[in-house]
Amino acid sequence: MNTSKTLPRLAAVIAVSLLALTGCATESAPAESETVPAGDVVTIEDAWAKSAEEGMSAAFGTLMNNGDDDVTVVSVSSDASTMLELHETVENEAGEMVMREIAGGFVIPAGGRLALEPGANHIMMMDLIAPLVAGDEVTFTLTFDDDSTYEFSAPVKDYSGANENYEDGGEHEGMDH
Ligand SMILES: [Cu+2]
Repeated sequence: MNTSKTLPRLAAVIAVSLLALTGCATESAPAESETVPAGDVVTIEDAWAKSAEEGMSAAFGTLMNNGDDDVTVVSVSSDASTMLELHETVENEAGEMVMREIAGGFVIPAGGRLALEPGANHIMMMDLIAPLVAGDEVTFTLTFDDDSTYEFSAPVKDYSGANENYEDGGEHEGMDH
């Protein structure tokens, strides 16, 4: 096989290809001011939901923001619960840890993360449609303040702990969290 003729031709082909690639990249590069939908830059790591027979349960994980701007989760929906809320856990005047709906949603800092964990911020399933059994998968959809969305699924795990009271009291008071 005579390589002395094919190699220069190959080099020429590569050079042309690189030129084409460079031109393409320049044309499609986004303008600096272009806003990327929050749903395109957010991911979650180690998501999981707590098993429960009925009533309320919660989901956790680490939300990551890979974008250059802070993003805000304003609501969440799921096929597992008719109603969901974004909860924070705070100490009340009596010194008890209680959970309540967070004002303004979950803010994930630019290039940073927000941990959702028992005893802290979490996704609250207020009214389960069916029992959550360990090994099940639950799908959640986060909605951001720019109306973009991010869907993820979380495995159900057994967990005991973080049984804060629900601040509104009433029928939910002392309910397993
Ligand atoms: Cu809660």
